Amino acid sequence: MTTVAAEVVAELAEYLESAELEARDVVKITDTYPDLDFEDAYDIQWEIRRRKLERGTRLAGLKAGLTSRAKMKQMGVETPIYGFLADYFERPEGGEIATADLIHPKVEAEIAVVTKRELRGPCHMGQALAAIDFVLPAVEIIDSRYENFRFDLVSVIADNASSSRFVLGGRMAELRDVDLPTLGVVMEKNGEVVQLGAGAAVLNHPVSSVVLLANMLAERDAVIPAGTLILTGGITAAVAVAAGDAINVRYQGLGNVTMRFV
Ligand code: OOG
Ligand code: MG
Repeated sequence: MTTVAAEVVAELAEYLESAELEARDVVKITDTYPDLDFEDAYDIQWEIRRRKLERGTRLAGLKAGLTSRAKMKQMGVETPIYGFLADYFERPEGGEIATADLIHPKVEAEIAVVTKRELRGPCHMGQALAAIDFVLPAVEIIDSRYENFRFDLVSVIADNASSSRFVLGGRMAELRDVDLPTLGVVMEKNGEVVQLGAGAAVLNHPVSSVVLLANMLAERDAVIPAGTLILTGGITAAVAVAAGDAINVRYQGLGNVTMRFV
């Protein structure tokens, strides 16, 4: 059940979105409104999305977050969540990412998929697998708007699951040609290996995130449209980056995704 008035949802959406646009950290919304529930939190996230679309921003895709043990442990939050990706979040592979526009960015190695048909929850793994057009490697740059990157579930959901930037690798694969659970990833920062993992870290199979996403969206009567890019969630813990850092993530059979923070 929603616990707060529409004006509070609008106020908190404005509070969080301006923090994002001005790269400013802010106090957690639950410090001020301790009674907010998940539904309120998604109302705020959807209001941020509505504000952006109204301004001409386009939706680039969706993401699932907190889908691996490593991520849950790192953030102290145990429930998977979702968020949206705006067009201006994308940065080219091999390019530079300006840290002046960000608060305290961290990078995550992820497996992304693009769908070829609408997926409506409740759905099962077979329907999700059948809805996938292709797979591609991705790095998400998350940037919580909250002080010290500390939050609770309600606060992070409202803050669009810390979404900030993403980079897609150019090598796509057919689902049948890759074994996603055993697909290995190696993250290097400034030439040193900092994280290692495999796709199974994400709910045993990264496509489980797609099922979960469809099912969570169904609660709001929303679907995953055909042609949607979906980031399935960080495989390993996220790694903090600052100006001067170079990130290279190697994906088994899918090439590298690199970027430099400036
Ligand atoms: C929330 C977003 C998590 C992922 O891939 O697990 C996420 C956060 O950790 O700030 O994007
Ligand atoms: Mg992520």
